Amino acid sequence: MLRFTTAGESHGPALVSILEGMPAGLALLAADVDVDLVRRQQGYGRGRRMQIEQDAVQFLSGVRAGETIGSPIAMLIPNRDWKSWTEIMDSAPREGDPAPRKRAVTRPRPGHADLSGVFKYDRDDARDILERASARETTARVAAGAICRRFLRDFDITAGSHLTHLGGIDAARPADFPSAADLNAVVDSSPLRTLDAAAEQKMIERIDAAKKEGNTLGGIVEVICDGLPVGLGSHVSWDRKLDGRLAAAIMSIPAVKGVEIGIGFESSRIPGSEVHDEIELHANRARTGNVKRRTNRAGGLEGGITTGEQLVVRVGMKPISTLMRPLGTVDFSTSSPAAATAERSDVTAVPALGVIAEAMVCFVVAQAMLEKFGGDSVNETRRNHDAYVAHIAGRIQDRAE
Ligand code: EPS
Repeated sequence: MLRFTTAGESHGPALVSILEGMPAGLALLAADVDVDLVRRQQGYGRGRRMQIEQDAVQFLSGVRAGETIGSPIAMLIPNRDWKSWTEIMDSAPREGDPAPRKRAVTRPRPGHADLSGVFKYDRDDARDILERASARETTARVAAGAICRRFLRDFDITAGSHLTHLGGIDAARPADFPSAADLNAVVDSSPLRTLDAAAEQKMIERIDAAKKEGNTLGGIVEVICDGLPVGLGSHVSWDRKLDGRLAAAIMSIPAVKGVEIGIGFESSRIPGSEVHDEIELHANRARTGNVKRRTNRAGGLEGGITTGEQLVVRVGMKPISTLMRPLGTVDFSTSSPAAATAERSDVTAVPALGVIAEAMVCFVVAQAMLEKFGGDSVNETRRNHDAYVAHIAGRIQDRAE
């Protein structure tokens, strides 16, 4: 079972990511991970923290001489900002210090985990909650996802993302929409990771205006994944359906409020003839069993199983809950009405969301690949994968002949 866990507070010494279950023999360099960490740090609308951090991993285990060895892969990502927070975030009690909890947060931000977390964990300082609820944690997810992406690349499976909406402005879909393999190369150089330059200019103006107002903005990204074989996931039980597993993984990203697969909610409004994707024979398409969907409104999944068509996942993010012009709240240390805490923050992080959502999709897809094909070494996974693809490719041709 492929699984990962993360640890680390936003202003603690470091973030930690442990990925377990990756087969041995995968070529892997720290640079394969770092490239995605850098991508996550980009995007117009981020705050000053992203200039402080230069995220990069140190492998602590699981990788030797540029190859995975089958053991858990532990990664350390130091927080450069830690040096300014040592007193505040020290794990040891501060002897003789009259205010052991410096910069305590007692005015919880509406929309953040602050207040519910304080009640649940019985804390006096919401920093004990917000340090972990911070989107900084997504760095460690992206590290685990980058290794999954590297694994998928050996099977010609690629993932990419782009921003389709920001703060009330839609990006138009270009006629020559790139493949998943090319998408990131096109959008990563643009400030908001979108394919519509005219809309992007308006979005930038909207971000500048929101910043001036002390406000924040949400948006939508679309993740696509090409090269999947038919048959990942399963219809047989609720918790094996790949659409459900993708939705859970994506909804777990901080500030995400909605997930759609394919045309998603739109399919509820139109008749079946305009929703379901007709099937036709298609020679030399082994991965999909030599058939093709004429359209892909299902977004690559039917019955919780991959069809082999492009996987399409759309993700909606709410505006960040730290507003520089704060919303009303209560101060739980004085039991009085107050304005919420306003710490340094981002105006928007939707461009980064694309990179994080790619990481979660790569993880879920890699997990489904290993469930289907197994393998303690990548070579074993490949043998099983290739035998399966050869078998399904033979089926429809055999009958047609
Ligand atoms: C965040 C607040 C800001 C963001 C941070 C998430 O950080 P700080 O409190 O240090 O100014 O920049 O995002 C990251 C650090 C990151 O790596 O994405 C928050 O409160 O959630």
